[in-house]
Amino acid sequence: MFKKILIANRGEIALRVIFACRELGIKTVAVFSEPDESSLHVLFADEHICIGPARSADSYLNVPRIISAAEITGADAIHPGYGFLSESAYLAEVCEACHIRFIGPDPSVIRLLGDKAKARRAMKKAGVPMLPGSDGPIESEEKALKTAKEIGYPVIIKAVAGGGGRGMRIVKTPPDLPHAFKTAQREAEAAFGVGDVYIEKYLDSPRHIEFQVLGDHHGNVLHLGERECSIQRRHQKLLEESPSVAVTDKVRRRMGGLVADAARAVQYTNAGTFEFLMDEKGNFFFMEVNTRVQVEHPVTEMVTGIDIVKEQIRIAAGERLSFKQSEVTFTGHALECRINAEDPETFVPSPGVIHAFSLPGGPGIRIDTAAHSECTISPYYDSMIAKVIAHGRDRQESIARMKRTLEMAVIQGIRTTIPLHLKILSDPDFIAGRLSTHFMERYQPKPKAAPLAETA
Ligand code: MV4
Repeated sequence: MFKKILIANRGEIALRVIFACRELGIKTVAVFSEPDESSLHVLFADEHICIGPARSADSYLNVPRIISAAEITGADAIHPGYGFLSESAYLAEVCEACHIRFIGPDPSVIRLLGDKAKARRAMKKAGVPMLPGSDGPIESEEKALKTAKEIGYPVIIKAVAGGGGRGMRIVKTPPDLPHAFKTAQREAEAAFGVGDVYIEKYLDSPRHIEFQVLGDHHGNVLHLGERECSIQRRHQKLLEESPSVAVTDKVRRRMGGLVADAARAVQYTNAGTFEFLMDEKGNFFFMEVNTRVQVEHPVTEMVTGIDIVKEQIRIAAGERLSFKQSEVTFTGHALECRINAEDPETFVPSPGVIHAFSLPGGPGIRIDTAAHSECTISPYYDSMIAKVIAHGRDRQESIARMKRTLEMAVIQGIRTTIPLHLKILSDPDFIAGRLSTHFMERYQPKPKAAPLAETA
């Protein structure tokens, strides 16, 4: 087992990794940027080291600075958390060269799955259900028109280097395709430095359902069921749950088995998430693989009782998974609300000092946060300040627990999205489990009234 792990991240996920390390008896190293000096991850790590100024490119995204911090402190592994360098095949490679264990899949697997066209091909070969689409990147407008015609409209153009919706264009009719193709390429080039795009059949109001997997270095791969993440806005998830109301035990077993087999086929190790779109008939279609621990991993932890971060560490250290698929059980229902420091109606960030911070616990409640009274929410980073996770015997009980927790939350000094979450939790469609990726459109900010003409 590792003696010392460096956590290449900040905020609640850095703390979450520290919890796992402390429980496993592993020393920790926190890295931090100048404005994060008094953060909880710095306070609770055994050692801490400043890696630069606020700008992420000069600190949390800077590979040489992170590797230097690991070498100076003698860390034998790096946990990247989520975001930042968590899906960087480059960091994983540099770690390998420096004899530091990267807690994640092998760099070649990160690279394969990070290329969405290659991931599509690999998953199709492994027998994962797919929407009709191009077999790789599309080089020309003519080729794009030909492929779209074969697939049938509407189609969607996606960036090979994408994820998170950038470089994506929906095309309803052939005349719209040339412009969409060019702008998608241009946007992808600007965002990722790689302009390659591919084409898929467009599904209109799907659910977003993802499967959690764990794979060790001895060929054991298993799944931890699904999470439904359809409630999102601008590709930022707001609320996640497990199990999905749309997945039966039988479908979970079938899809979970299929996903575990596909992960095995690409020699997937560590924790990973296989994302799918689900249509109204309950058909699944592969979207992409996230090769990191995800923000919403706690909902899976609550229903399975498995500590995913501890498993990541054990797997990276070469240990075998200590349980079989048949020993993974799903109990009750869990929900997660991501609380952001934002205006709940306009979503404008609301950084500042939190003067009072109290989130009540209680049966079935878990709070993952690095925020506290008198802490500063910095404008430089993501606006998520806390995750509230509620577990109950069934969906109704987890909803009731989540509601009463959010009603009793006290966060003063900044605006938060708690009022929005309370609206969602009382929404008849949400309560009935009628979800799709369009769910949040009804909560979009109202367009401003046209300004009145000025009078002299
Ligand atoms: C799609 C789709 C419909 N059809 N692909 C959005 C982010 C990127 N990872 C893929 N995305 C989508 N791909 C096909 N063929 C709809 C989306 C999509 C979406 C997916 C999941 C959650 C929220 C979403 C919001 C808008 C679009």
